[in-house]
Amino acid sequence: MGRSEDSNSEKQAKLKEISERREFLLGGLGLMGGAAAGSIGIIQSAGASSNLPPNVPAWTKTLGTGVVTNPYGQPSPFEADVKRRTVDWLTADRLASISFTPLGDIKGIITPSAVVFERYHSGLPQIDPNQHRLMIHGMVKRPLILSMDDLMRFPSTSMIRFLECSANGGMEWRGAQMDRVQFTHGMLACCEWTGVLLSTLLEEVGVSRDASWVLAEGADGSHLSRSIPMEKALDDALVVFAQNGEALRPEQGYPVRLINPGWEGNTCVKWLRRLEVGDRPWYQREETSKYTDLMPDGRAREFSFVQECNSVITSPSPEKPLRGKGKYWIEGLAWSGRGKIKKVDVSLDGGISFRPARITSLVLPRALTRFGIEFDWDGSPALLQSRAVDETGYVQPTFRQLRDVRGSSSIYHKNAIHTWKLMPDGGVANVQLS
Ligand SMILES: Nc1nc2c(c(=O)[nH]1)N[C@H]1C(S)=C(S)[C@@H](COP(=O)(O)O)O[C@H]1N2
Ligand SMILES: [Mo]
Repeated sequence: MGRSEDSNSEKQAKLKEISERREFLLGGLGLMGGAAAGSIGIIQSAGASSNLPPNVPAWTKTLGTGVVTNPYGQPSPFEADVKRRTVDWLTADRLASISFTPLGDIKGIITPSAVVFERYHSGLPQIDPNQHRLMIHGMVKRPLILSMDDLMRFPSTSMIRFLECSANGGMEWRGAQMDRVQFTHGMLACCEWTGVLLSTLLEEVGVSRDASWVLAEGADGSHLSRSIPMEKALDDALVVFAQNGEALRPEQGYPVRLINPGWEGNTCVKWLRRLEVGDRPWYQREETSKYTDLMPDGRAREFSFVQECNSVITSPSPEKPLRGKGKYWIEGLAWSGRGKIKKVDVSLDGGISFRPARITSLVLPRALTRFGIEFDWDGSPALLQSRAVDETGYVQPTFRQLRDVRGSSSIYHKNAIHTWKLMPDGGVANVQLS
C-alpha cells in the first residue's frame, strides 16, 4: 500500500526497541499489548523522543498560551490530516462537485460540522441572512414570506439524523474503484439538526385539502428543487437553521435548509428560499434526468427517496491499515433510512461466517450507529465485511443480490455489503467478491 519495505523494516526495528523499553517501564501492568504500544511508538518516535518517558515533556515544563488563543476553536495542528477530500476525476469542475467526509477518522456518531461532506450543483453561495426570505405559497390559505427572525419565533426541535447523498458509493457499481473509506462511503454525515418542523409551518399557512406535494427550492444558482410528498412533509421533515449547536455552516445551507430524515441527500434542499404546495410532483431536473434509477428492464425508477440500510467498517480500511499482529478494535458505522439499526454482524472470511458486533453508540432512528468487534490478528489475510439489519428486519444485501434486482446501469442507492481485503503487510484494499 505504497509503503516501502525498507522504511517498514526500519520502523519495525525502532518499534521493537520502543515497545521493549515500554514493556519494561510499564512493569507488567498489562496496560498494552506489544502491538498497541508499538503503534504509539511510531507516532511519537519522529524527532520527539526527548519528550518520551522517562523524560519530562517540554510542554510540561512551561506555560501554555492564554484563553482565546482561538476565538472560534480549531483542531490540534497534529490532526491536519483529518479533512474533506475530493476525487478530481469524478466531476468536471469544483462548482458542481463533491467533497467527502473523512469517515476513517471521525469518532462516535456525530460528524463535526467542519468535515461534513459537501455537494454543490452550482458552487457555494454566500447568503446574507438579513436579505434572505423563505416563501411558502401555492395551495395554501395564508401564503407567507418569512425572515430568519420570523422563522425562529416558531417552536423549534432538534434531532440527530444522518445525511447521505444517494450517489454515495455509486462509483462501486462499476467495480471496486475507490481506495479510501472516505471515498467509498464518505458522502455521509450525521449531525444534530435544529429547526422548525415543516408540519408546523404548513399548519400556519393552512394547506388546502387537495394538496399532496410540496416543492422545495434552493436560493443557489442551480435553483435546485425537489418535490416532496405531503406525507413526509407532515411527518419529520425539518426546516433547519442550526447544526451541532451552531448556525448551519454555509456549506450545509446557511441560513436555512430542509432535512428529510433518512431520505436521499438531494431532497434536503440547502439555502431554502421557497416551499410551494401543490397536488402533483413538479418533475424537476433532479427527479427525472438525475436521481432516478435505470432498472434492468429499461424503465427508470423515480422518487426512490429512502436510503436503505447500510454499513461499513471504517477501521481497518485503506487509510487505517494494521501495524503488525495483535489485538485490534474493528469498528464501523451502520445506518438505515427506515429507522433504527437492530444489529450488525462482522465477517472475517468474506461472508462465509459472521459474528455479532457490539453496538457502541446511542441507537437513534435514521442516525449513524457505531459498532465494534475485538480482533486478534495473526497476520493472515482476511476479507472483512459488515452486515447491518434494521428494525424493519431488512438485511443489508450482498452486491450480487443488489445487482440481481438493479442490473448494471445504476448510479444511486448502492447499499451492498462492502468488502475490505486485509493483506499480510496490514494494508487494506477495496475488493468486490463475485
Ligand atoms: N440548493 C441546493 N441544495 C442541495 C444541493 C445543491 O447543490 N443546491 N445539493 C443536494 C445534494 S445532491 C446533497 S447530497 C445534499 C448534500 O448536503 P451537504 O452539502 O450539506 O452535505 O444537499 C442537497 N441540497
Ligand atoms: Mo446528492
